[in-house]
Amino acid sequence: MLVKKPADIQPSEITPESVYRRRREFLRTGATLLGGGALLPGLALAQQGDALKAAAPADLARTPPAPWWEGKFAAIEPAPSSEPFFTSEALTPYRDVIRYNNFYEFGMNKSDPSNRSGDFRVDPWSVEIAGEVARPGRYHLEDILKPHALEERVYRLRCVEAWSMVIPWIGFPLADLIKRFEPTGNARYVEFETVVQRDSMPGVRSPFSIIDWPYREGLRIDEAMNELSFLAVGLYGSYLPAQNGAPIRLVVPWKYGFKSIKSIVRIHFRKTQPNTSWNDLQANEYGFYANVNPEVHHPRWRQDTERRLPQNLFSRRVIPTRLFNGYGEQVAHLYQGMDLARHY
Ligand SMILES: Nc1nc2c(c(=O)[nH]1)N[C@H]1C(S)=C(S)[C@@H](COP(=O)(O)O)O[C@H]1N2
Ligand SMILES: [Mo]
Repeated sequence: MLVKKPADIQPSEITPESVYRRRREFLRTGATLLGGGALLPGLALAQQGDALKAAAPADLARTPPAPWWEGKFAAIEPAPSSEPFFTSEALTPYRDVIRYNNFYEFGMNKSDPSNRSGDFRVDPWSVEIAGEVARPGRYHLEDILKPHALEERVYRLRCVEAWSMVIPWIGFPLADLIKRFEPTGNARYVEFETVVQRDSMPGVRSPFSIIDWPYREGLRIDEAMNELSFLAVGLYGSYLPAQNGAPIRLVVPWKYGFKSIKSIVRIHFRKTQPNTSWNDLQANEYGFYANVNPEVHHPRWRQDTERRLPQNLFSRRVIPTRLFNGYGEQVAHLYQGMDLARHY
């Protein structure tokens, strides 16, 4: 599948960012010149895969998680060039996106998920669809993904710990998946659950672990159906690394990062509001809604500013935090009449 590395690219130039940017250009010009021909993006991606191999030979994220993934990323609809599915803010470099993580199943330090997830298995993978839905069942991930065209979205990610990133995801709208399984009129909430792989997850085995596994999150059904809610299977043009929630994770960009649950194995449609992991642990700190809000502070972190990663010695890169993380136009109507200080 891989083609030869183009001779005009110096190895020193090959970073996931530069390759990624080149691919974006390629997709755009390809799209205008050829009316969106499907072959060209595939070629650009093959070159990207090859270049990335040269740049990071040990990077498992670039190896297909299973043979059936081969070709999955061949035709991706690039993000449009304007908000809300794209932002012109600088992308967070790939190395920070994959090395500065919260994934407590692998440990509590930011470097634990990348350093300690080497044994994590993503194949075979199935997702159970349960509860108030016409087509419940346990589906292989290949069948879950089959009908969905993959697209790219560049979103801000704001963690409740007051840092943020800008990440180019690949995936499909959560609403499209929900419609397929036909929720009943009683489905007012959607609950998500992360896999528990005791043997590969040191954080799950740890006697100091603070979470009651599995990690669980939830959305109101109208939040889940919002056009911004996204199921990601990749980032920076390739498969999700384990530490970012392989093989499939949620991305809800107007909410604090902890709502964006990783490595999903269960989607449960419910009548009533589900319990969620952080809310169970510390309800006064972590609400069910968890909408990004610069006026409602967390007891330990002010929320009116954020550190845009990566920081360096010369700049802390502190920027103001925006209500709904800057996605108010798309989501403010969901909370009309609600007291956001009470429903934090
Ligand atoms: N299963 C699971 N999902 C999780 C977490 C976790 O610990 N376990 N951490 C959350 C938090 S706090 C954040 S900020 C984001 C981080 O996503 P990233 O590491 O891909 O940037 O994942 C969220 N999803
Ligand atoms: Mo977070």
